[in-house]
Amino acid sequence: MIRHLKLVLVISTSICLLVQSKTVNKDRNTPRPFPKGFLFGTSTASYQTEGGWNLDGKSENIWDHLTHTNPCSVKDCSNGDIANDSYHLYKRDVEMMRELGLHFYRFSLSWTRILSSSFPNKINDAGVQYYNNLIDEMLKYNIEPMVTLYHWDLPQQLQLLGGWTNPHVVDWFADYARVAFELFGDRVKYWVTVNEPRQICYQGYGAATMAPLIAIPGIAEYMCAKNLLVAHAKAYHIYDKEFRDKGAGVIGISISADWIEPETPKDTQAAFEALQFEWGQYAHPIFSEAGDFPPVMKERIAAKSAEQGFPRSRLPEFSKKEIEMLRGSSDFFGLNHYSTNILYKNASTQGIFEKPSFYDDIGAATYQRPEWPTSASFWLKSVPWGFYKLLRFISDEYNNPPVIITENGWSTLTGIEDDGRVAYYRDYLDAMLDAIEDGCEVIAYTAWSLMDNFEWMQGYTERFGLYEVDYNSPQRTRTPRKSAFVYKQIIRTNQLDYDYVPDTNEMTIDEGH
Ligand SMILES: *[C@@H]1O[C@H](CO)[C@@H](O)[C@H](O)[C@H]1NC(C)=O
Ligand SMILES: CC(=O)N[C@H]1CO[C@H](CO)[C@@H](O)[C@@H]1O
Repeated sequence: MIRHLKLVLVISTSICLLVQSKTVNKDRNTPRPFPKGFLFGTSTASYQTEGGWNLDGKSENIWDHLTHTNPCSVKDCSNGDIANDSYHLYKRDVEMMRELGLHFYRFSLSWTRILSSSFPNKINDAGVQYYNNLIDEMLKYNIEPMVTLYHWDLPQQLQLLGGWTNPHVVDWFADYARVAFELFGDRVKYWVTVNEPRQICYQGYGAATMAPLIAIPGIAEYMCAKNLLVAHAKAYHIYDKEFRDKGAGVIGISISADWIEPETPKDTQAAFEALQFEWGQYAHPIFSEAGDFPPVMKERIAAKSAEQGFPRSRLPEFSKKEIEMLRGSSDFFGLNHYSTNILYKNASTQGIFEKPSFYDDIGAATYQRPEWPTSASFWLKSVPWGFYKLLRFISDEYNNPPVIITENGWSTLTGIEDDGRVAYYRDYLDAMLDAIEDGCEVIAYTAWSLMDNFEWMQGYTERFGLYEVDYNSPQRTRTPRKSAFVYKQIIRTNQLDYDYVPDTNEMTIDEGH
């Protein structure tokens, strides 16, 4: 798979032409090819799959702490203590990757499995061994590891010190990143620094809907955002200067971005502004020409802070040096995308939100259309044209960066006849191909998820896997769903065929992979 790496590094020269949105009337009877060399993978995260929460020297992280001290803050009062036991069953996981014919597999490292004290004074060999085993098993079969350094499981010790709101987190994260690059950088060519800053900062520190369940709205999420971005940039530059092996490896950030569609043309400006708040706050400092937080955020939050009696803006400022450090600090735009919202702003959206808060700062409201196909997650409806518009927006707004779709997927309840998931993947890949045809530089696609896993506050109630996991069996038996067969066919043929009906009797490993 090394041959594909060059693709990522080529500075994009194609121009994403501004044309009107595609009509949805397309001929779906002819299979549609993906670009030559296009990469397909699947994704998981450490806390959601590994289990082994306290084995072999691993110490407590914020999700261990939350689920042990406040178990029923999670919908089914479950936790990731065992999850699907990938800590023991990694060989079966790699077998599934081979069955699907994946080019790469994205997983995350557990900080406290590698550094029990949170700091690099002592490295936990057993934890390192687990990741070496997994990586080596994948490489044996030509499956490239894509490693996320941070997928939400901060050491609990660091949380006691304020976690992402403490500016020292920049050094803590950079030290941990350097250890990971030293340990695995010889074999790992794809790195993701941080997964989904919005969920970490807004949900973790502003809205209290994710660990560490802190609700200091309108303040803490912005402190987190600044520190997280600087930490990301510092890790990027460490890799760039000390580890990038003759240009072979790439490193970037994964940003979660929904599309925001204005309800009427008069909401267009408001939708643009909301998008700058929702995820532009993380993308603009890195991918825009000017750098820094989006101007609309700086102005709006400064003005509101003054009105509200704060002596300075609730949005911390970057120094000149930090702005420079952040600009361009990602080799690709890692995009996690799931759904779309409709936005409106009028008299009824003013003054309805808690003050101060992120949504009061935005000052608009969103909803989803009831007729859109619905998953098992309340926030996730299928709106493929939103994916197309989002990819076009990223291309136009940030000078057509190489994009890796680092997550995209659909939830169901249990059951292996997952036609809703099959439809979602086909429609979203079709929309992605529309964007690629327009010149958007999308180079890889990652399905979330390889298998069912611990879905954070939803526990095991919402299933995202191509493979179903039986949490009642000691072996955590994994069974391919219909979508696994469809995804396998897409990868094998490198084309999207709406007419393909899989024979779901037997999943095999194809020769030559
Ligand atoms: C604002 O827009 C929403 C959504 O279209 C509508 O339901 C509501 O009546 C409007 N309110 C005002 C005061 O215009
Ligand atoms: C292989 C292995 O370690 N399996 C474990 C999976 O989880 C069950 C349920 O807790 C354990 O009993 C098994 O030992």
